[in-house]
Amino acid sequence: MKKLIILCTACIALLSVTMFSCEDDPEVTCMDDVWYRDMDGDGKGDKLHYLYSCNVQPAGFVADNTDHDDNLPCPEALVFYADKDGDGLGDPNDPIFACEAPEGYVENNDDNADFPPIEYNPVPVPDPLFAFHFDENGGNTVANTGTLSGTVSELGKTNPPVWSMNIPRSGGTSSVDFGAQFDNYYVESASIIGELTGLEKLTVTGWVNNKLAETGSGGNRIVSWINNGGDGFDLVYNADGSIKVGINQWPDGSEALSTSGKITTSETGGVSNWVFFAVTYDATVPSLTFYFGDNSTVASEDKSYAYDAGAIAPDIGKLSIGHFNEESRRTSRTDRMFRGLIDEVEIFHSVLTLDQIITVQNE
Ligand SMILES: [Ca+2]
Ligand SMILES: [Ca+2]
Ligand SMILES: [Ca+2]
Repeated sequence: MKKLIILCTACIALLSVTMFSCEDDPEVTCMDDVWYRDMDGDGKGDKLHYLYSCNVQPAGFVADNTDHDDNLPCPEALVFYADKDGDGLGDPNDPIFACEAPEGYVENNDDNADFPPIEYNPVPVPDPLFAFHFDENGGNTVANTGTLSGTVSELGKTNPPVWSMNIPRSGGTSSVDFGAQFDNYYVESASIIGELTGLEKLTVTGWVNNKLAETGSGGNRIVSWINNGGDGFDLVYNADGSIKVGINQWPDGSEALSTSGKITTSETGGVSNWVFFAVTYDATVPSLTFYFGDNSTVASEDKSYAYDAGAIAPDIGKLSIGHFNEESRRTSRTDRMFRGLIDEVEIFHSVLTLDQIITVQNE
């Protein structure tokens, strides 16, 4: 409380140049996060021009306050936005003030997925059985563009999850956002998909942007076609940021657990919070391996297990994304819903190599 009073006194003293009034934000904890305007973009801020922002660094502001000459050699500074992928569209989250557009910056801020190129070795990838790009950005179906599109053309979607323009690199045009409050929301096939049984080899890939590190018992569902703890596949998020897989069993009893902390959490679902995951399984070895990457890092192997669960057994449930399927009694287990955004879920009936996984991540 003492700190609040001290900082508010400073607000009043600097009233003419301060962008914050103490009444704007009653959150005492936020008062610790002070940001200083960096007009000339040298990374140093002007101590007389500051604002408060909880956890999020405001555009054009820095934590440093040691710039005694934070001015530009022109009467009026303009704001420009970084265009890191060179498509002519700027990143609204990466502005600078300048007299004219510097190299790599543009006037517009229309790019919701402005990621610098990643170096990787693109390789041919087998077509997935299912590819859900979540690029509809409207309506209540999600198209399957995989090889089984003739059998299963789409999944049905409740609302929420809502469509979102917040996407990862390679995220197309949109994703779906389940929000942070669990409920009976899901994306699901209309019926059980026979082609998801009998699989000895498979790979599941996707992007998640977790908003709340809180789970129901056994974890929050990401991709699942398990029949209430019996036959099928179940990939869950754990509150410590790990993911776990159960094949023909609940993940609770499975050893297949990734390293903790890989799925990060952002209350606002900031674009930098997207995490790419891949799980490969080969019943003939046996072997199950986790991979993770993000918007600026190519995927790498996390952990591998000699997980021996056999082929996907025949009595499975519907394919569901972001929640339990109907067979797993979703309506009485709503707290196992994923809290956040999901995009670009793909299911392959082979074990992808690391280069193939990285190609999926980036294309
Ligand atoms: Ca400066
Ligand atoms: Ca761009
Ligand atoms: Ca998408």
